[in-house]
Amino acid sequence: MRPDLFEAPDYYSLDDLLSEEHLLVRDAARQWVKRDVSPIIEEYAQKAEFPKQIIKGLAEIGAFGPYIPEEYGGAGLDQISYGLIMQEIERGDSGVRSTASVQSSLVMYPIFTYGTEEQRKKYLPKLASGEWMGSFGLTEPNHGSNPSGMETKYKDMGDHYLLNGAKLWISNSPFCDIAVVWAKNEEGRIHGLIVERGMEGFTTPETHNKWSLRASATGELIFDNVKVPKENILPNKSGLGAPLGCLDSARYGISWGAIGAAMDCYDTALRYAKERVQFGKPIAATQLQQKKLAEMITEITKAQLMAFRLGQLKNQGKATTAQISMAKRNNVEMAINIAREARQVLGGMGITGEYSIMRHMMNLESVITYEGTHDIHLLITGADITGMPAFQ
Ligand code: TGC
Ligand code: FAD
Repeated sequence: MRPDLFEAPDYYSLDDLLSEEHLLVRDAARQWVKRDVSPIIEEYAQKAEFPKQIIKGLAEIGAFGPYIPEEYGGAGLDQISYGLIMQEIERGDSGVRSTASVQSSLVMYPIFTYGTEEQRKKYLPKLASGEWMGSFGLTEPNHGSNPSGMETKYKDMGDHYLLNGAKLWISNSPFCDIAVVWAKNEEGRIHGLIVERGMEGFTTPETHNKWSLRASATGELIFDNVKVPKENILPNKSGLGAPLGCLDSARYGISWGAIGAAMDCYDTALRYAKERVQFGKPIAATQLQQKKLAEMITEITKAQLMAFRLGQLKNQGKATTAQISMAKRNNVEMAINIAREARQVLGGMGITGEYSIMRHMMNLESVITYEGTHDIHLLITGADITGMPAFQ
């Protein structure tokens, strides 16, 4: 892969709206991605392996629990800093951002929000430092968009819970030390349980042959009569709203992350178009390529504004699920469209691993599907504006 020459587009001077802390956090993440992710990521994506050596660096830039208080090992930052970190990481690779999203929003967030003080103290510092890695088990073979139908269940055995079932498409599963697992009790009520690697009957087979998110490890979580200690249940929230609350946080992060992938594609295409000469002039001087590039920067700027405003609302505790859905849906579609256009600007070179665009394009096919599909987010907006849910 070529040297990383990335220069971030900021057409509407959004940096002027960021605090000194935001800029410091963002620039540290940007430099780390240039130094530690860009040089290796293509190789790891090609061989379909998560680069475990970057876990320490992810922890150091505050990517594990950016908004979790410092007393639990988190970075104690605001929601805009969290978004900026996700943007910079996904500028490098969506799969690496996935690992950070899962660890922060889907593992640390529920332990912090729904867990006991003992659980917070036991798990959060180790997750923040990357000593332990987590996964989040909601999706099942028969229940993806509709997790309320989940079949994974646990039974109260007096001194422990007995967990049975299976989760599919789980990021980080093959190497996770713990999993936050959503399961129904005998009354059919959903609760979160912390399952630890090493518990008898708990296995995590890897899912192979993905064409997308190849630098992220995906797998299953299988529970065959797993004895889960009673102190491992998350007691402070039950029902589908508990996992959906975690998704709000992760989807918010993705709405920023997708901008990073789009910025990288745009920046690569712009540089290439200025240098590539055909018919005696740079292709950037042709109207057709300018149309592509001008539309890309317009869409990126709109997405940046949306994410920034959503970040302000999040900081005030006012962002709604529907607002987050709109931003996730819009920004991921924006990024995938830009990746497709940018790939064409590079002609044949666009399909090679010399450039990041094709990898981003393939990654974004997962991003547009996970954390609620493109369709589901449209339906969430539809339900919000009409008051008439059309899921069924
Ligand atoms: P619905 O009737 O709407 O809601 C059920 C209960 O939950 C409450 N609720 C929420 N609570 C907190 N936060 C939210 N965001 C909430 N949304 C809903 C709601 O008030 C209700 O409470 P109660 O007390 O009345 O029971 O539920 P539904 O079954 O109709 O489903 C709605 C729907 C389709 C929107 C939801 O199921 C959904 O979002 N489906 C998509 C599934 C999904 O996104 N899965 C993601 C899996 S994790 C993942 O993909 C990780 S990828 C790795 C990475 O991040 O990088
Ligand atoms: P389905 O729900 O079967 O949907 C299939 C199609 O039907 C989609 O186009 C969908 O939009 C459409 N559809 C569904 N319902 C409706 C409807 N009511 N109206 C109209 N159209 C509809 N899950 C986790 O729990 N943890 C993870 O860490 C995790 N990581 C993932 C990593 C990767 C790489 C991928 C690909 C997925 C991951 N997921 C994870 C799962 C992800 O959240 C699901 O794939 C997603 O929610 C969609 O579920 P599904 O794949 O079962 O598709």
